Amino acid sequence: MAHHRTTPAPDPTPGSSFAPARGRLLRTLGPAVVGALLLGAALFTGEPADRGEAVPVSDETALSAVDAHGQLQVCGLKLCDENGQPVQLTGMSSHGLQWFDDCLTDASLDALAGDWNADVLRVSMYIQEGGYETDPRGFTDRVHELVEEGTRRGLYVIVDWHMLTPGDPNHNTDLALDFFAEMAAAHSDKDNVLYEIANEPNGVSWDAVKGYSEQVIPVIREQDPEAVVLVGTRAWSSLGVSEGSDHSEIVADPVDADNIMYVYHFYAASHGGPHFDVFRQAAQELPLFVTEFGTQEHTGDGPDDFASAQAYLDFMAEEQISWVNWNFSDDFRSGAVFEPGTCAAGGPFGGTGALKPAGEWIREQIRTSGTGA
Ligand code: IDC
Repeated sequence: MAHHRTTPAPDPTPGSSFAPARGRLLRTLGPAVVGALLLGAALFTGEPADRGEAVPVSDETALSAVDAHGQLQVCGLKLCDENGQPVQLTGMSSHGLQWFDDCLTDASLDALAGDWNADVLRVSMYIQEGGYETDPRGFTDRVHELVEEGTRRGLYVIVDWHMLTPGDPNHNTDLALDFFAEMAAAHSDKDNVLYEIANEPNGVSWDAVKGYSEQVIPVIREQDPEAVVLVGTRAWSSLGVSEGSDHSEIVADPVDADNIMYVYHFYAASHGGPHFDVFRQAAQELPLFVTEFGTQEHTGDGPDDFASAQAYLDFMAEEQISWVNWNFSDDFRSGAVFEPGTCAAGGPFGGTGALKPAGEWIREQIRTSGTGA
């Protein structure tokens, strides 16, 4: 595949706080025991009293999101952890792997987990526009690698089937069935992978999206019965609003599957007003996960509207709705967090030195929200 990273991912540095052995050990013990042990260890070793906001979560005693919460499940309208407690995940989406793979390196992912304090990485694999359909094997292998990289760092990973144009998910059903069967089989023993089966259906009825979902979900469940599945909604995952509908079509005719959430996307400078109203209403009726939002216009570019974005984030904090921001790259558009050239230069990915205004804003939001806050 074009622009594919050719060097294999090195093993984690010995002694690194992201060493896989720690995660495995902690997972076998279970979240509650581990929490108690680590709390004890932290007290015993005398953590520095001054734990200001500059202290990274890569600290040896910090629990990763996955260590703390394990296998997720949908309980009622909420995303819950393995003990049935509601949990809010916050994090970042990659840009398209066909364009910005060089922004997903050991250093950038270390920064996302350790300095940004993210809980979740969304791996955005486009299907068209030079994506998966041009090299299924290459893209599938790269997504496998990124799942491993996220796992090593204690992140939840959303595997995003980033269909966009054409907008009918049924255009890609055969490809999706192959891809998800392989993904779900390969990662069924992990408890940190979520499957997003259709990024943004558009120009199609809810019925078409539901039909597609009811073909793909059983294939995932057959391999990995526990994974939470995220279902894109009509009209660019606007719950139908951008094409004159709303969430009631889903409430009236939900996808026939358990342990799923419906996806909502918003771009704050374009989607205040009626979009926000429907989202708030839908949160009382459907399990929701925001797998993409921007502080800009729907192009992912233009001026930031931080006030509108903050209103959304405040509501999502109240409702414990998980969210992922678009996007962790150095694209020129205002919604890409890094200044152009950052990825080729190898960073810096931590701190604020290479961040655009939207990047600085969202890094702070992620650091102070979600499971690690
Ligand atoms: C945009 C990218 C842009 C790319 C375009 C290609 O920012 O670089 O050229 O896709 O289609 C979405 C989509 C997401 C869009 C994003 C911003 O899921 O792929 O990314 N957006 O337009 N939905 C609403 C906005």
